[in-house]
Amino acid sequence: MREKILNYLRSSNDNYISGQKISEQLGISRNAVWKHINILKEEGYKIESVSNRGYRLIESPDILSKAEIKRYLDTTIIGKEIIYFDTIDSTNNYAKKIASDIDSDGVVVVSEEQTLGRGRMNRLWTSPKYKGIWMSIILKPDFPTYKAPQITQVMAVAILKAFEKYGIDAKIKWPNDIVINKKKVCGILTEMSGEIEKLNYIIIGIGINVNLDISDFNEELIDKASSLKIEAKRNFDRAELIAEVMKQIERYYFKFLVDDLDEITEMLNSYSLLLNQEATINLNGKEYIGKVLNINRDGSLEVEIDGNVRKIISGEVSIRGLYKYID
Ligand code: BTX
Repeated sequence: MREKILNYLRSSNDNYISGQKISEQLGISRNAVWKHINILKEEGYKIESVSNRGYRLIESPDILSKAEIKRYLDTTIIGKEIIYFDTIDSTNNYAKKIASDIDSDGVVVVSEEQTLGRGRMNRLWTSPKYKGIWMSIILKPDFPTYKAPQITQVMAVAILKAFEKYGIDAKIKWPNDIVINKKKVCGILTEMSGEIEKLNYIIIGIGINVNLDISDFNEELIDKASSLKIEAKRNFDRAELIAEVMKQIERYYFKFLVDDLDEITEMLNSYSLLLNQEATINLNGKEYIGKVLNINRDGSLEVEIDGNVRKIISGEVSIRGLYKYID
């Protein structure tokens, strides 16, 4: 109902709209309208109320609530249902708790901050309030479990495409980072549950540093992390950006479902930070040095190590001496 009231206020284009009119149109009491308006004000909407004239929306807050995201969203499955938190430990943790009870594909969990945001191997992911996009998407595709890890790459391509719309030139560092000017601005954490034959669900955790300032990064991160704001020197509308990210994710997810991988593979290679580089590959605690030759159609990395070509499905890869960060 609050979403409807908001839409009403928005559609009145700066004019006052009376409580009576809203209550008639939406079939609720004037008192109920007043209560909803007060909650909207608490959420940060600046709404002017003038007796005998009504209400007028002056300013919307910079939040990622369902109502704000839906203003820009035109997807069919991704984000059809959005679960929104002001604060949470980790959106991936929450998504895991609910994933088994959900039937539909594309439920999105989003939070303004995470107190225990996670990267791979339980590393911490810095997620300050109102500054980034910290989200998890629950997917239930009908394909075998072995295909699931590749979805990280599909998501990376989708996020890159969304960035492109804003004129942001980023690169992919296989398998799960997006980097601008050699600094990480986005990380993807894919987790799944299933048996060999049957996948139960995939959770894709996406962290995008949108409007973070340098002061948001601790000493460890300052040389290896950045944000869209720092790089582009301007603020971004997070609700608009997250809607664009969801749109691109849906587009590439649909392609992935029907094995339409040409564009995805092409992009993974042309936007790869690793291609043709000497790299250190950490595989199950053992280090190898090799040259990255290709990113394969199945998302794996083709590397030449000691004259032999090897296929790497997952692992840590760093470029020696060239980039400051290794994880
Ligand atoms: P990763 O293991 O590849 O990267 C984690 C490493 O990145 C950390 O050890 C740290 O060095 C660095 N790092 C931490 N925070 C940031 C940051 N904000 N920006 C850049 N570098 C950072 C990458 O894991 C996957 C991250 C996924 C995060 C999302 S947010 C929503 C969802 N919920 C959740 O708990 N995780 C995911």
